[in-house]
Amino acid sequence: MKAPIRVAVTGAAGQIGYSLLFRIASGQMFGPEQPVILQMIEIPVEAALKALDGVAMELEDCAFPLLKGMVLTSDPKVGFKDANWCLLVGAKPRGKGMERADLLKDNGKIFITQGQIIDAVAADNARVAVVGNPANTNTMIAASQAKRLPADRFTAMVRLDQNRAVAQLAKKANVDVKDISDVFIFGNHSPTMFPQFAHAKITGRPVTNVIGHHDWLKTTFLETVGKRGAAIIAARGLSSAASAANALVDHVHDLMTPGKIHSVAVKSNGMYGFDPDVWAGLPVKTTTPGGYEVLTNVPMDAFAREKLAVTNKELVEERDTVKSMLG
Ligand code: NAX
Repeated sequence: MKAPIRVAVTGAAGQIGYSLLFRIASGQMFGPEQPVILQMIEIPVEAALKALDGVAMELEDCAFPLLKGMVLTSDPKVGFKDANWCLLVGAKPRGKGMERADLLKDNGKIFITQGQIIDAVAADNARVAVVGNPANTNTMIAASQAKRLPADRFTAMVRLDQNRAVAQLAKKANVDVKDISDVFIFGNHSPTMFPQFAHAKITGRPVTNVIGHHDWLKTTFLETVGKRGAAIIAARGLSSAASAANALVDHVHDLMTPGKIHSVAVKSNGMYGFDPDVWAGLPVKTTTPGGYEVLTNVPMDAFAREKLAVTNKELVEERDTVKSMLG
């Protein structure tokens, strides 16, 4: 049996946490041979900590053979201690009438502190995946605080958008989801993100040949994927949680599996014309467990370049809003 790895999860008593923790403890994130210790972090509020106790009781009741320990805490210094993966799910939700800029600033404060603490106390091989919104900019803020951990260890999740794009293409073409490949998410995790479909394949054939209806790809498809989160809130009265947790399982699993090609928001370093210092959804190939390289060969036509410019502009504006929070 391998030595357990430590997985810190913020927002552990929230909606996504309630789906996510069980998937990690069952082995779906790190594989059936890898034991885990869950370090669950919540805010220091009685209701949240009480709910966290309940989640821990249920985890215990699952008798997961891979779950070797649990830490329940409201102190991030305890929660991130020696963590190999830090999954930053917890964030303040956008309240009624709240401006996006206020959300950026409020959540930015959380990610300044968490970035500093992770850099100080997490394991040397620590990697960070951010889900809490605005995820790309929160990742940039956390990474900017780190002096020990390099920027490429900080990633944000755009995998839910990729999975949504795959599902919509499969439904339209009436094929299995496993027949869809090479659809990648570029830019911000927001309605401006761009699911590049032009070079996607359906059973190895260009999507544009299989789905002859190009207007559908440029309009309905992009809108459906971009506004899926809002559609789920409208239907369920709550934001996506199980599918978000599932996407994070995919995000981390694929980053730990060499050879996987998938969408991850990473520091752009100027790829595809993004500002070099923003975190943008990009196609990556996992090279070593936790290591990746950005694929630079996805061709972009004029339509795609226009979409990339829009999402890049939003990322740059977000960065300008939180300028004072960057370390
Ligand atoms: P919930 O409100 O159900 O849960 C969030 C939990 O985080 C709460 O229990 C809260 O007490 C805790 N929390 C808040 N601040 C914290 C802090 N500083 N330290 C530790 N815990 C903290 O939200 P949930 O539905 O679970 O969503 C969590 C985040 O994911 C939100 O920011 C949401 O916008 C974001 N999402 C991101 C997605 C993505 O694709 N990147 C998709 C799903 C989701 O909307």
